[in-house]
Amino acid sequence: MSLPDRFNFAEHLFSLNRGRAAKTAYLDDRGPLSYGELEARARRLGAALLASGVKPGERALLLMLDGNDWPVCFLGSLYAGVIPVAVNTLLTAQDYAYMLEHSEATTAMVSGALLPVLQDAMEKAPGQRVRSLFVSQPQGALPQGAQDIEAAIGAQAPLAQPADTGPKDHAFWLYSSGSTGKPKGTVHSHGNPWWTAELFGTPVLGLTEDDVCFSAAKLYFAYGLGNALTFPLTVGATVVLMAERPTPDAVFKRWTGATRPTVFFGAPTGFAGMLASPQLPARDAVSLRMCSSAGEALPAEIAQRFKQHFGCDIIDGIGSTEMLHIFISNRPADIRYGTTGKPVPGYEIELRGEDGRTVAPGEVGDLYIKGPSAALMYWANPEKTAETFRDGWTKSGDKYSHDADGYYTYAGRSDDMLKVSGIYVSPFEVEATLMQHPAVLEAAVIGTPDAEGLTKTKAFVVRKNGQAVDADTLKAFVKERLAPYKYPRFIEFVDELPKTATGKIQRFRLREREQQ
Ligand code: 3SK
Repeated sequence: MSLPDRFNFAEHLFSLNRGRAAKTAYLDDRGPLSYGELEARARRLGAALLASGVKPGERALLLMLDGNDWPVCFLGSLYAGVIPVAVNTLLTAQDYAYMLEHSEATTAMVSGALLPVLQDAMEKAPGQRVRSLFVSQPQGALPQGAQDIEAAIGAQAPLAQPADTGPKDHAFWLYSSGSTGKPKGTVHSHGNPWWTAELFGTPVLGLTEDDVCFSAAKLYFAYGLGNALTFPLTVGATVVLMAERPTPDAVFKRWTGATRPTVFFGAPTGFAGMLASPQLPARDAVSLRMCSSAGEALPAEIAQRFKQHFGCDIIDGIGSTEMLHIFISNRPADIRYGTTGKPVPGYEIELRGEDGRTVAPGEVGDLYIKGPSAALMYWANPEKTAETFRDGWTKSGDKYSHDADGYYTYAGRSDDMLKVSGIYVSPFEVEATLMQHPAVLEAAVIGTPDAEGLTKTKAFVVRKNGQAVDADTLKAFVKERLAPYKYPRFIEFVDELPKTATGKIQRFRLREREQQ
């Protein structure tokens, strides 16, 4: 398996699908987009970017809700050699201000509903360089110089040629968060998504052009990008996109709609929420043949209950933003519930002990991955790049064990990061925000398992002498200052926090207490 010298991932997908121009590639809440329209619109959008003065190699912030314009903007940028920086739509203006300055984006593509937060971010970022702005589905008058994507596409002929890129050239960025410090701009090449489809989407998941894919994970996540763009477009399948939050009701509406998904991609918290919902559709009301799960380890019990109800397996796997998609996975004919399965062929996996040597079966070690879809670097962050990408291996930050049969089982994080509903949350960021409240003296945040075995954030809070504040007020305080998904689901007030002799908070003691 190898790639030619000159390779543009957008052109690769377009050329694979030129024989199915009339087939529906995407279906959002406003209607279908055929493969022919996808290519034409993306190439026109690429022309509009260049006409606005953006140069190949420059970054373009992509802050858009899932809908047909998302793949048009992403692939149009790639086609033109402009580098889309796809960002989470749930963040704050402060977060986007950092990303605008860090990426030095010279243009931004934004959903009308998110334009106000982007404008706020641009004002907060004195060093930002955005010179052109493209708005999808504007909700009112556009700011001076901004263009409606629809009009911009209509005004251009499709770009005649893809940018002259190679498989190792920068193609797009995704931001990845760490327990401390700012999010890291993870740079992926044109070849990387191709590898994820060649190694996982097609051979392991076995997707075909008859599938209708639907991902609860949005396109700006590495998981969602593979599920709803790379994998289905590689085989000519159809993708259902949804702008709203993936609540059980929103997902059920798509499962049972006119275009019934055959493959659903979710995360354990979502599957648990659906199984607990009184609206759970009957087996014959849906057409699912397979589900995929990632983001956090899938408890066996959830997968078994799902299978009992729908007769359909959930294929659990683990991936990362740095490796772009899944590198250890169960597979349709080889599932051991409660484990993450086996290494995906094409990826090497090592579990290393504290001495750096690989651990024996049954022992827990730090997870390292070697494979052709690894990110090129973290942009302008040589220290973190060197820490994470070493000698061709990528350190994941997860702990795992493997058994004598070769199945891998999740054993927690090796850093302090929490994964809540499949999204990283830094306990330090939440603690620092809680401590901004005038009634809070100290706070410590840990992950605690709920009744289903899924991680939820819990804050232990020491109030200042004589100050009264309740848990709901503190939750609201955090939600106002951080992306709302980061707020602690549980808050317990304590008189003091356990500490070492030197005053360091002992989070492990709080975790032990929770397990009693
Ligand atoms: O969370 C995961 O396991 C994952 C899977 C695929 C791509 C990216 C990620 C973070």
